[in-house]
Amino acid sequence: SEKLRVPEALTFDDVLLRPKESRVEPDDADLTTRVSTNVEVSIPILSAAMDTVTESGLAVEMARQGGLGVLHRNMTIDRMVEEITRVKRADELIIPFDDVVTADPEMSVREVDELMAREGVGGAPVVNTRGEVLGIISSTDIRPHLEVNEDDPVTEAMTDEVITAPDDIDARDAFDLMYDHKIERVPVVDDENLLVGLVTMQGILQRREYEQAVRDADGQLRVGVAVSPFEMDRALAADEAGADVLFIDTAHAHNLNVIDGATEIKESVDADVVVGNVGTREAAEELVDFADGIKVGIGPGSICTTRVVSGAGMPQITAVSQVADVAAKHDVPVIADGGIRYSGDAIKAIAAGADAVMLGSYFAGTDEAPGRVVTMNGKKYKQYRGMGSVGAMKSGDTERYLKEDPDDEDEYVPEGVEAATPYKGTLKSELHQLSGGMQSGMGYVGAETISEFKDRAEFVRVSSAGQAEGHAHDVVITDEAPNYSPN
Ligand code: RVP
Repeated sequence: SEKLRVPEALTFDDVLLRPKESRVEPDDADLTTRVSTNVEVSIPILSAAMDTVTESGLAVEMARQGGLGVLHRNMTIDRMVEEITRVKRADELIIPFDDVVTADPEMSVREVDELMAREGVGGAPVVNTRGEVLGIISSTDIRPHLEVNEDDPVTEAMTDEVITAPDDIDARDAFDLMYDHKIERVPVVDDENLLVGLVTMQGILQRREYEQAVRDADGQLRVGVAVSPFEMDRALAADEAGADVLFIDTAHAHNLNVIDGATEIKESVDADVVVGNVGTREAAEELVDFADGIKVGIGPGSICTTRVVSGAGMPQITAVSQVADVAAKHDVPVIADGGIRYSGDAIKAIAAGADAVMLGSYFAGTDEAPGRVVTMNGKKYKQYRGMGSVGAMKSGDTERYLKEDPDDEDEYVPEGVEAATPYKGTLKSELHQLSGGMQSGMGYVGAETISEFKDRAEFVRVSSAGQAEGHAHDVVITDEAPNYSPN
């Protein structure tokens, strides 16, 4: 019958990159790419907007390491604003007034010592109630050998000839100032000598450590945030708070109501607006005229049961290539979201036409992801759940997956599961494996940049015998590799 004359759709395991002539050493392969019209990243990797993956802690580290974290939206708008602010401020040169630990001149040396220990800082400006800087105290000023009495007022022990800086100081000048005076911190004051912030040597050195960090024009880390297409106030608040990219976060963005909402949001904000998820050429056609990026993935996620529950979906390599065919003509970046288990999958998604990839399960087990490490049968795990799982829907995500009455558990029709994922250590080492593997793929294809790679890459089709051959086979693995576990 006509109905059964159906096209074939492929996913990661169905294809491999055809090796090609190359002079490219993997280390020289440049992973720089664009995730949306105005946002460039050093590695083509985003973390999923899920409540067991991306909150400010992981987003900060993603941006420091060269990628982009996308905050989930299972939180109130106020909390979202706080989370965005945390990322934007994380590596700020000038610690803003509200976050500076200050001592008041009435305090005793002991009180200040305790205060600094409690707050984990090595020094504090001493300011009066007007906010005037009277001096600066550091833990080295109050070592016992300096014969200060613990009950003395802090004003006896502090340095009162304070070196200060104006609020337009840049990193270079601040470094030189501290270096020349052999000091660790400089209060930043306005023209009335009122404290407005603090620059620390530690902060400057830390910024220098992250060479690949993804920052905005003001030097702040970049961050993305998920918003619903039907929650304009959340989108406006995220934009106002300084989010760099809003991700219109839906399971089916070829829904015309979603497109209407997304269009309205795009017209109302300064941030870039990426829309998703879609998985077909026709859906891409609807989005290319206004979206700053298109996110692809209908059902590939590790915790996703959409395809089983709804019977709908699109294997990810085909989905990405269909969307990319359309998006490339309009110069709109494409993000492949979900189903990536290995670095090889990630670079195959790029070969299919994506500009960047988004991962959930790969990062959920890291230290920076939300949630505790639990031990089961002597192995360590962290929780990982779909945003369409009953647990995630109950704690607030009310729109992404269809549901009638939020208070009645029997009414939920989940499209995701709640799970545990092996504990993995630092995000930095996971990203190192992921991007190293992707660079290796570029080496096999002979491409030095992502755009060259997209042009040169060709796939071969793999049989199930070929797939088995590709995995470790006919051996017993004795030592776990950092980037591979069978299935
Ligand atoms: P993975 O990396 O395979 O774990 O997939 C993560 C992606 O799965 C997310 O970025 C999102 O697109 C999708 N997801 C999240 N929740 C659910 C669900 O409950 N079905 N799916």
